[in-house]
Amino acid sequence: MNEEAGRETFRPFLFSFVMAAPEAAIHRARVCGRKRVVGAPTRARWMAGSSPAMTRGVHLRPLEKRVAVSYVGVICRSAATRFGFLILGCLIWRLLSGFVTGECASSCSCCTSDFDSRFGAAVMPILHNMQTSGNCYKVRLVAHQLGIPLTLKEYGANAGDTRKAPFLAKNPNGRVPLLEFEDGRVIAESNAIIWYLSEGTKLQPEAKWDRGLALQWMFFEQYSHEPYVAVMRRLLSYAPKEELEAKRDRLPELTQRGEAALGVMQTHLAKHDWFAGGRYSVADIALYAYTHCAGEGGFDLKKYPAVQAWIGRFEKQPGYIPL
Ligand SMILES: N[C@@H](CCC(=O)N[C@@H](CS)C(=O)NCC(=O)O)C(=O)O
Repeated sequence: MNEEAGRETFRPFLFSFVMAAPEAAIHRARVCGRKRVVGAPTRARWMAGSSPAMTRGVHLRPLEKRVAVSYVGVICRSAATRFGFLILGCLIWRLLSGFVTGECASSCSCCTSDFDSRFGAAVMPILHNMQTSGNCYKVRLVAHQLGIPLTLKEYGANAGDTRKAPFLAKNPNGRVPLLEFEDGRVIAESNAIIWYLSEGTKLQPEAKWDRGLALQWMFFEQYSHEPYVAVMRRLLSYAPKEELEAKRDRLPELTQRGEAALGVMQTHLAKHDWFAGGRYSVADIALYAYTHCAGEGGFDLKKYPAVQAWIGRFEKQPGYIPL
């Protein structure tokens, strides 16, 4: 344990003893204050069970016996009180330190140290967002399903603002989505963002193998799916005419590669309901983003019935929002 961690552990103990001290003092005063206070050596002999004859002339009168019994009671009660305060101290400290750092004391899956609805808009992360982008939609959907509030900063699909200096200062790669925290930290790449946001939640598989498979499909999405399915969609449905004309000769290859990716999904989904861990996860979200709207890129989803069935299951998930 490092020095800082040691101090952190010690603090609740200190806190509880400070809280317990007045309580113990009150007990002491109640028992001993009215009558004569019995000296420490005498108390020690009483507690060791000495008989009056063995106490060198100190006679335990009935009152003193009652005081002795009562004193043992005080010690026990004081110990119990201290223990109670210790527990209380730990709880209060945990709560207060969580409050200061923004951490959720109960380690719930709905928030992390970076975003906590208890603090309202002041610490909402900013999602640099493009409304028509499937990559940005992944982040909005994950945040929505996990109850993470976001402030959206909008960029037009063809405005070019992500290539200008103010945005490039935040993400030199000039692309959205970009998630920005109040302390200035930023994280880019849609699948990295949704992996980060969903850490420790129901949206990520728990078993090591299943987590590996989830990442396998998320990398597949970025390397073998999105560059074809999403690019076709942009060219056919959102890009200015000049951009489409400039890239027209690439369309057959993009289409063929996109079909290949959809074929891989069809093969998997013919045997499985979900992509990893036997349940809905961020891997499904990563792949759903551009698959469900692949028609806008000229792909015919009727050729992939298992993919269509998976899209149906996906859209029935609690907290689903459309692109
Ligand atoms: N691999 C990135 C791709 C990001 C990307 O291509 N973003 C597009 C919108 S979907 C963008 O920012 N386009 C504006 C530009 O390139 O100038 C991710 O998954 O986040």
